[in-house]
Amino acid sequence: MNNILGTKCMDAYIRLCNRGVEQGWHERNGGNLTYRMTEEDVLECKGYFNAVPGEWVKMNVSAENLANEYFIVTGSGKFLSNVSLEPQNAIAIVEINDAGDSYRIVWGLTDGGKPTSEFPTHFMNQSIRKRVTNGENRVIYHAHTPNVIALSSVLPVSSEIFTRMLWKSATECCVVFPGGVGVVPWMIPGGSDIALATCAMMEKYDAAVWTNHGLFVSGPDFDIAFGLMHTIEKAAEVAAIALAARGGKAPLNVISDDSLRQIGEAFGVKLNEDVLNFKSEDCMYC
Ligand code: 2HA
Ligand code: ZN
Repeated sequence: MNNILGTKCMDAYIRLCNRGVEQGWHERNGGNLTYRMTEEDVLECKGYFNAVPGEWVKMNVSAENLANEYFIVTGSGKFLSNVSLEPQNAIAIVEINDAGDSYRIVWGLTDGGKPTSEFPTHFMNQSIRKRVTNGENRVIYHAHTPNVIALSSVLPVSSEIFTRMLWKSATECCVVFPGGVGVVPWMIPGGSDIALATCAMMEKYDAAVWTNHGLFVSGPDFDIAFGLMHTIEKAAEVAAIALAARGGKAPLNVISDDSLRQIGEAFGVKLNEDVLNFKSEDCMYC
């Protein structure tokens, strides 16, 4: 290999972008992806870094546990559909400083530009996911998943209600996301409020719905993060079709609480008890 684009991490990053685009989740510049590189990734890529790195850019957020890490990031305003066509202009590798409060570009975005507008949100959430998963989680992925967005506009803003609807609509959902999904109310994209609200969710969930906007997920690798996004979006599609087919009334035949418990036992996963025991008049699936 004589090019950074052939490295394992770059290859996997670009593949995820293509898979998301194939699903129709990345209109225009919608969505973004960050990956915290392993030491091996950095060693593999380092020879291709710019001879002179960019200037340090101070962020309005900081995270000590991300000091000296390297991230592959999407560029602000860049289209995920262009990542595989011209990666060097659509994505970058950034290095974080010793204090964990500034980044500099060491590769990519060759025609100028900066990391995604959601970088502070990704950065803070990367920090939380690194801490709560003991360093296991490395990928944070945001996409404009249409069925999740549609459901978020008809359901109450509630993590428990949203999760119950997904779990009860498709059998393997509760195995793929036994912790459930968090729901963040509508907020301005790219701002510090949405960053903080998402951080609160990422302490306990590995996925957060952004109301009227999309979905934000975290995972240890690209396949697991993409698979989580895909599973949630597909369950939302099933739920939305079923709801529409009944003219907005609750479907007749969804998975019962007992059956959810049985699935948990059969697959050896611990389902979130707060979601399992949730009762509310606003919840069609309780
Ligand atoms: O990067 O999706 O939320 C574009 C977005 C912002
Ligand atoms: Zn978005």
